[in-house]
Amino acid sequence: MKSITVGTAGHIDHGKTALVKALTGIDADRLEEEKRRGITIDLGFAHMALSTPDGGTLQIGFVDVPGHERFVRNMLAGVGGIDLVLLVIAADESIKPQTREHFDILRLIGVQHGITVLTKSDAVDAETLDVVRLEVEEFLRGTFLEPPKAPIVPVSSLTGVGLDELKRAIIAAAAHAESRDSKALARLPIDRVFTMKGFGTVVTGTLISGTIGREEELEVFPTGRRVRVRGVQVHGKAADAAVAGQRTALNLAGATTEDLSRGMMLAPVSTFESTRRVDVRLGLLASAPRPLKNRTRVHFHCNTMETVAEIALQNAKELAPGGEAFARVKLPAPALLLPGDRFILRQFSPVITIGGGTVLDVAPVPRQTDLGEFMEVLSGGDRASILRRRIQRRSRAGVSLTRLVAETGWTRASIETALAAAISTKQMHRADETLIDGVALSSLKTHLQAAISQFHKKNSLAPGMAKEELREHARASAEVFTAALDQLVRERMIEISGDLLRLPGQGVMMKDEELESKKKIEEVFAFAGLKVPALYEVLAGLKIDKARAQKIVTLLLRDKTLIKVSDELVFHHTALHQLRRQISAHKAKSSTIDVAAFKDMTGVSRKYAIPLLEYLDRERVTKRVGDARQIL
Ligand SMILES: Nc1nc2c(ncn2[C@@H]2O[C@H](COP(=O)(O)OP(=O)(O)OP(=O)(O)O)[C@@H](O)[C@H]2O)c(=O)[nH]1
Ligand SMILES: [Mg+2]
Repeated sequence: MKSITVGTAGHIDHGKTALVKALTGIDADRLEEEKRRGITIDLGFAHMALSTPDGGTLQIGFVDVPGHERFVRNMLAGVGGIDLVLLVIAADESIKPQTREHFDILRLIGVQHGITVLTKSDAVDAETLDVVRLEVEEFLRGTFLEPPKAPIVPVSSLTGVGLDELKRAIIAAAAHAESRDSKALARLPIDRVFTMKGFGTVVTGTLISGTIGREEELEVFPTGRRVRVRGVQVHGKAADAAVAGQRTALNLAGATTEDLSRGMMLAPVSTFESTRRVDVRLGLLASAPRPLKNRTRVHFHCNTMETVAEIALQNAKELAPGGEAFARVKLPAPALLLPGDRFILRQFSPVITIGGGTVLDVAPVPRQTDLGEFMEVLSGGDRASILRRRIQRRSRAGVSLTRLVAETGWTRASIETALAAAISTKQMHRADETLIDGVALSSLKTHLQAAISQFHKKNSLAPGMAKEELREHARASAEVFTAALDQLVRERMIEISGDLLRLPGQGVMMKDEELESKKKIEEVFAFAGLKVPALYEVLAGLKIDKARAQKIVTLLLRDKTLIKVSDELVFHHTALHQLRRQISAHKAKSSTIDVAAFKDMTGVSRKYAIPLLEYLDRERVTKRVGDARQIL
């Protein structure tokens, strides 16, 4: 069973509502004021089922729109989700202003299928009907409604003439209308909110993609409220689920009518983000009264939502009528939009339709240098190339699969499929949940190698560069940094030990027992102060052989952790630092110091005192004068 949504369009009083009633038996004018004034003010809904020639059933939901020029904004809220349009033109009036405006809107939002219905055929003679038909054919030339691809069907809702032919035409057109993707992520733009006795809060809308089932949890955009689907109705009957293309009513728990309004969107929880910046491709109607200047404020209509917005043209001061351009739309409040969404622009004042276009990107990144080229790919490329560009623009930061889903509206699985080829040819790289462009990753790897090499030059005896220090150099996300290191290690371009990185054959890499010995030596000397043990005794107490122990001592001397005072004596640098402080404190009492005073002050024997004083002389802390030392 196929389900489609059919919209009406056309000038006021041309018989749209009467036609829907003649087809379905349902009066879509539901408001008291509509009945009193005999005009449609807001959207109306009806439904019917038709048997198809192949024995199947076609379920049709109707969205009946108002023709009055003051209610075009309501028309815009209804037209977003339609698969097929009935362009209604009264045979006794022919083409009128809102015939043109509605038709412009249909083309701008990309409606592909439809039928032109010449209503009130009973009110004119055959000759007039022929003239009107000619006029209308001329009007439709070169458009999606051009006959014979899309038929023109004269009907009378009063007498019923032509209705059967119209039903057959609807079935034929519906066969060409592509089914919306019920496996995609669900989005329901809300067009009505009300309470129903015994049910509570109900919202309706045309489900533009995916499936919504009973008991599902949904997120309301842009407010972020969570709601639960208590019940689903399709075409006035309870259903387990609504699928894309169906007029859908949901009974919701978790929100009152005050929490919800037309223009909001329901979607799966924690999947999308609202945005205030949208990059688009837009066109200005040839009939627009003036060029669209950069930074113009307009009315922006998308799905069931409308808002004022500012249009920032890309690299242009203005756009001439009939022209197309890339632009950034700035919204005053966040909204859930996705690439591919069609929108309509209406002049701020007086309010008339001037253009429209397609959303390309809902997550612009600051200062993207190749924005124009990027938008070209977004507006014309296939999924794989669009994804590649989206990953490339994140450079070393990479981008998570979750973010790609939010940016594109595509499911995780479809993104993975679209990227499989690029990943296998290494154009893209996947590290767990993060995707990185292959070129960005190689340049990062080169950069990291260079940083490590630089480190070796500056710290010739250091065992390696700390991972964290390198990370600061990288300016990459944690995932991308780790992926780059992993690859470098696998390719034997770098070596890794604990937290230290080095180029192969460079730096000094210590094994665990060596590290342990190094620590032990440091500790012994730090603890000993000036009363140091003999070095050979310390080394003999280690687990490692003499040669390796000696290598560690050399390292400790090179990086000045240990300081050699004489051939036999080695001190920890903190002990010597402390000694210098004692000497300068002694200077307050006396400007000289002799061996006896030195021994008293430090508590060391002559065996240590003489080499230490000679060391201090060399360091120009003291100066030998006879048997004593002058403190400098
Ligand atoms: N003679 C005749 N009158 C019709 C026909 N269809 C509609 N009408 C009349 O035309 C008037 C307007 O019809 P509606 O169906 O309300 O027109 P509409 O296009 O829905 O008008 P809006 O929704 O306000 O734009 C009504 O008085 C209808 O009875 C028809 O086929 N023949
Ligand atoms: Mg009407």
